[in-house]
Amino acid sequence: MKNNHNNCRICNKNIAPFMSFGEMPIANGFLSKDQFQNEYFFKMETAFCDTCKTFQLIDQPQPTKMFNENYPFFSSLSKYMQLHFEKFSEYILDNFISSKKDTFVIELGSNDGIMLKNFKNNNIKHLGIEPSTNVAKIAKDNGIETISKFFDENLAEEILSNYGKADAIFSANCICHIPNLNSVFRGVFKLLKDEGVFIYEDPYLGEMLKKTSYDQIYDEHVYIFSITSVKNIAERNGLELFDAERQITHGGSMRYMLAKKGSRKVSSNIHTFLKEEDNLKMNSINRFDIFKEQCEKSKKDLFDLLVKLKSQNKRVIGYGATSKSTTILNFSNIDENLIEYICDTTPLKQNKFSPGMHIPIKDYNNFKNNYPDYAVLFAWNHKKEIFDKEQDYIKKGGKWIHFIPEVSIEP
Ligand code: DWN
Repeated sequence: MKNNHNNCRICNKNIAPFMSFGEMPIANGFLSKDQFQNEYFFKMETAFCDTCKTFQLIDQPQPTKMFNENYPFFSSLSKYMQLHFEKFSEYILDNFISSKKDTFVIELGSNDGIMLKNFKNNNIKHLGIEPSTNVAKIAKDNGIETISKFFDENLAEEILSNYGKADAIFSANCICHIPNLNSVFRGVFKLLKDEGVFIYEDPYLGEMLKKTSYDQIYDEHVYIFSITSVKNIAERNGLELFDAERQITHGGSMRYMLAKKGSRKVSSNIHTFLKEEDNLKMNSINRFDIFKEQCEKSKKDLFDLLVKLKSQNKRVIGYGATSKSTTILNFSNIDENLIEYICDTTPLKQNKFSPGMHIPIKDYNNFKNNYPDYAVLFAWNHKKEIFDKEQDYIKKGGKWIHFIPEVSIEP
């Protein structure tokens, strides 16, 4: 979905890309050999709007190309994320829901129901919106009320007439996927009770810049938000950012808390974050020129290391066929020649090939039963969970290759 004349998706001002990552496939488009020929690619360019300060993709594939009946990401596969969503639910219940009776909550991008099951178990009226029908089916099968559609202002009106207004609308790792964000915010405004809250988490721009974690940029992530940008987007649509809190999930995220303008006291945290973002020059295009150089260095360092290990006849595999790895592999031109295979616990990804570079994706047991010399930690955001269970690999001399915040080997 290309934007008209490179205009900002939020404020419609003219924007220019500061970087191109080249031709990119669908990040979660794991495919079989017979699909190689017709694989879809788009030009992945990033821009920073100098007016509303929103980091965004210039072009994004049609949403249905990314989110459909074959979506291979199931949130519940990570034990750590299960815990996170339990805590996130408790946080909302404790802070924003006064009485469980007569309460109605909505989740945007509810995936397999990992978050909403905590509300269902509390007998709270709930609704999940999840356009990827296969993951939505898991939630529905578990008794979680779910609509398989893309959320926008029109769907908000439909929900309003069928369910009424919501006390809380929340979301995790979804708002940054939706191109028509003004429509989403307007829809949220319409659906929220006057005292209601809109709370969402997404990867944070400040963390991405700090760690050079450019793998956060891929087709699904049409935005990487900052406090400044969310404040601006909210203001355009009658909402107000009243608080925010850092999260360690997905490599460094931010929880944004919004409400109807003037309905809640704005926390001093917002002022502190805004000041910090200014001090870090996050609102200046020059910072993104530096980021570009850092991405190019990271790409070269990883490629050179893998070429060196190959020349030493070392066995290197990838750990975790993340969406993020699609950017790393395609941008750095890393194929089966340098990485033998990628192991992943998701059945839907196994026995397929990675998008674009076509590295085989294998069952986790391939790793467990025949340790390689090196494993590239593509699922670096799950490092703790993975390291806890892979002590034996390290004891037997296995090494990890990291590329965040810079290319390194451990131990
Ligand atoms: O926003 C998004 C985030 C939340 O999730 C989506 N756009 C898509 C997805 O991004 P991702 O694929 O980069 O997410 P993860 O959570 O980093 O993916 C981890 C992958 O690694 C999964 O395919 C599961 C796999 N894995 C594994 O094989 N062994 C994960 C763990 C923890 C493991 O032990």
